[in-house]
Amino acid sequence: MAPPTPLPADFEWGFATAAYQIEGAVDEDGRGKSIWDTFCHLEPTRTKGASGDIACDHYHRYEEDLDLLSRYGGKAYRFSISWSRIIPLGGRNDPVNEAGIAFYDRLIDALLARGIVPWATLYHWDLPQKLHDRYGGWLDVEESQLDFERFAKICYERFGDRVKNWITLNEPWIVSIFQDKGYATGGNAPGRSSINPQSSEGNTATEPWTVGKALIMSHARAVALYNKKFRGTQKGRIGISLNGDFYEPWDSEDERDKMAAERRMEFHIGWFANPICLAQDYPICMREQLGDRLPAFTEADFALLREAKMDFYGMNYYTSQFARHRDEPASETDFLGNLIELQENKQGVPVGEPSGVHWLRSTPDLFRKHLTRVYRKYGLPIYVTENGCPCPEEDKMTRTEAVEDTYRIRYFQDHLDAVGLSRTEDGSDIKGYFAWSLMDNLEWSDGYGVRFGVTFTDYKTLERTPKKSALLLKGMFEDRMKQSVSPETHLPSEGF
Ligand code: GBH
Repeated sequence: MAPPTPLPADFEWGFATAAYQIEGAVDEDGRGKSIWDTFCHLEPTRTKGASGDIACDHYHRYEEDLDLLSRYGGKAYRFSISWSRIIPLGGRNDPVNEAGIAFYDRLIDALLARGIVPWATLYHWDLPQKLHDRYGGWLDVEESQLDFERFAKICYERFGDRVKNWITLNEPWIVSIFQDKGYATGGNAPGRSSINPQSSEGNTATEPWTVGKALIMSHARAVALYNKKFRGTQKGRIGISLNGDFYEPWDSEDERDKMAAERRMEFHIGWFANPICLAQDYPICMREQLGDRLPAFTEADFALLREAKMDFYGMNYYTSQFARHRDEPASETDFLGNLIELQENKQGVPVGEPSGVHWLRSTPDLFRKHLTRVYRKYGLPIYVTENGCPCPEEDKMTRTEAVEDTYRIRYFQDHLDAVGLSRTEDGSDIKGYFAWSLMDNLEWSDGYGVRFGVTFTDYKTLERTPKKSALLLKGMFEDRMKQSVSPETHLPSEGF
């Protein structure tokens, strides 16, 4: 018997990026504005003065970036398509921009020429500004899903002959809570919030939940459309990328903290995964806390959710925390599940080693638990569609210092081992892994200081320099796949 294989020989791995974080060229070839252009320019204090105007200039340098990707040995590349390059005004009756399509044609062809498998995300947070102006973007559940469906259709029609792996939305939780109409915290574009002093509009008690429903139904429409009209001929796969951390009880002896940890995960993941993966209603604990503020699904919605069967669960994972229950009733603006999140437990044990950003500690053991929990609960094959970190103090480092990214190397090793253990020990079906990110890029409201890349980007010269982790990842995967025995090897050879 061959020893258990930490990773199978056909394990897909590579690197991930998102359009607004890397492309730049915001006024080129007919691209329309997105809510992130507006947010960065109208409210620069909320993005540390940064914008994606130039970013990594990937729009012009994609060949060079894909050469790096080849050099690193990545088999797959996850990128996102900028909606406002394809349909500058965004809507279902608005014109399609051929020059925008041509850019992604070039990118996809350049990937295929290098033998790299394209994975396209349709929405990584950059809603066309015009849709926000017309009807409030994701705040209009009916309008937004029709416009998103049309955008998806154009992408399948124009790229689906070559793109066989689709991700509808990146992190709807972030979009609803941080993003777009900034619906809860106002921390991301367009920054609406009734609890953020920098914002003067929005309603945190209701808007996140409305936006969540718009995203769930938009996803469902895009998947149902793929299943009905494109799957048969294009033979691709489709899924969604959900973020969400694992939560342990702050006091492991206290039932109330155990329930709080579970509630936190339901508010994070179940909110979307129940309807999307199981065609079921929101978790009961959400309905109990939020009542009518959580928009209901109609019978027609459930019918659509059932039609929208997906192929995989995309998991974005960075860190985990402890959850401590609260005795007071939940406030109207609470979106966590009425609890306190902590990075240390009752005994003062930290959840993991600090990284270069306050919210992220390295928590590989909890990653394994998270993978296993999600696999058992939702039953779909998992692709880790993002995982990565900035090293401690990396924001203050010179290039020479930053390329020695020992913390990141350890982080990747530990997290790959967690994937292996969840597969072999817990039986989870995990098929692939994308490191976040191919290069340092615009870290949204954190600007350019926080560096998640395996490639160092010099934002003055735009020169790219591989960090050590970039060059070591291939070996890390190969070591873990080595024990793999392909079916042929079991067969006796000729003349045996
Ligand atoms: C991912 O989101 C994104 O998909 C990706 O674009 C991004 O570059 C990457 O993470 C790295 O951040 O500072 O306390 O307000 C992960 C979800 C959203 C988690 C923002 C941390 C900030 C917490 N992240 N959040 S805080």
